[in-house]
Amino acid sequence: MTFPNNFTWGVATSSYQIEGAVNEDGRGQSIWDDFCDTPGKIIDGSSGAAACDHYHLWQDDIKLIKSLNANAYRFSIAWPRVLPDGTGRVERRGLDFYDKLVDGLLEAGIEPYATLYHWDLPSALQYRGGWANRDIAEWFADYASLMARTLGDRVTQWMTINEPWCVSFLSHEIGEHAPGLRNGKLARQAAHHTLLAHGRAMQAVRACASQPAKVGIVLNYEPCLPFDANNPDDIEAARLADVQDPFHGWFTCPVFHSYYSPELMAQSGTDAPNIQPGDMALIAQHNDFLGINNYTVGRYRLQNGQPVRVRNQSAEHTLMDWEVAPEGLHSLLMRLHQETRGKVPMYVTENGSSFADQLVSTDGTSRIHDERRAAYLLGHVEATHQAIQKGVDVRGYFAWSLMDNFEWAKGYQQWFGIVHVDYATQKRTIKDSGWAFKKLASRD
Ligand code: IFM
Repeated sequence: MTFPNNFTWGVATSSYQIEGAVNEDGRGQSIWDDFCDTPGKIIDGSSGAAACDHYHLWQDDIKLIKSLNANAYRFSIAWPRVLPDGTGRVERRGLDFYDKLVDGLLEAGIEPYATLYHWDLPSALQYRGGWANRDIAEWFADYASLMARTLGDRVTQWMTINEPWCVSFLSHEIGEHAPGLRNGKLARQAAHHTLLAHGRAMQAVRACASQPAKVGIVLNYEPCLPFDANNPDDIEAARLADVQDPFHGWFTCPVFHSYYSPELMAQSGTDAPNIQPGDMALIAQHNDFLGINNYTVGRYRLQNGQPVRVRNQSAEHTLMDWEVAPEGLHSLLMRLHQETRGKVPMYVTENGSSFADQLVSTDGTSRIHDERRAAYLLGHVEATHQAIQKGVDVRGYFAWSLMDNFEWAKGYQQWFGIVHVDYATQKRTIKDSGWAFKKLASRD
């Protein structure tokens, strides 16, 4: 596989999943601290309080990223570390942490890709309604301005919100993520507000960064595919499922076409979001790129004329019970290329797999032979490569994740890292998938 010369080979993480140090240097409380404190919310009763202790080990982690030959690192900024109350008082020590991290990355020749929001909302803002309060668009814009003023002389790649579907539907309707609500109306309103916040943050970053900034959003997708690609009924089922697909309908449509899917709006009835004049234009501003997070697909069959999601028993599944289907990423890239008329560069900002690992020690050297994760990685990189060959403007691939970490409601019971973390000692060990990544990222 030959990739374009300037292709970005990155690894990705997020603040709450790796930083730990939740009570240090004036960091404010986040909704994930609260959620983890609520019995029954996290499968193993754990939290991100210590996680990978990246807050203290960041210098070693930069060396680790370098040793993988990654030329980019996608990380997120913890809003409550820099604005403990969400608005107002700035915590200088929090800003210093990201200042040093960015300097360290640049010194190591690694390009920083900063995500402004990867789910750790300051609790103080949740008390004011959180994502369900329209004011959050302005709170977020102020926070984005602060970060662009602080880092915008060195960071040129900015991502506003990671997976707004999770921020809204998974967290406000399904209740699996913080703040753990189950209210369809609130979820739809929160979704609309994530996009308003995205629009306002793009404006803020462009206005406040002293270097020309590239700004975009990161959307997650599970492409709808037929259970049997040769069965016309299944093909029809996948088509019907796609028409109702929330990832496209609530997010791609507004961001790139300035409207919510009419089918989803009609289905929502009185739960449909309130939209004010000017909102859709703000949401559909020019994105410098689109970040795509993809892990799996949905398979569909037709039952009584309706699409029904089924498990493809004969396919390989990860520990998350997600079907391994690189063709899904390929078809997604082709489809988004068409939808954006080839005008929006794309990055695969997250892709990876969770499998249980075994540390094998021989002669004092530890190895993790994670063949399945390595094969997943290669399969999806190949799918990306095929899309590029067909003319899709994919600028980079970020492996999720740099290292094993706190997997939200699944606690420490899932392992997405291409680097193993021993949480007792914080020792990092590169897995075979990490060595495979290194080979891909090394151009020699
Ligand atoms: O760990 C998460 C990440 O925070 C967001 N995207 C999906 C990953 C795996 O579930």
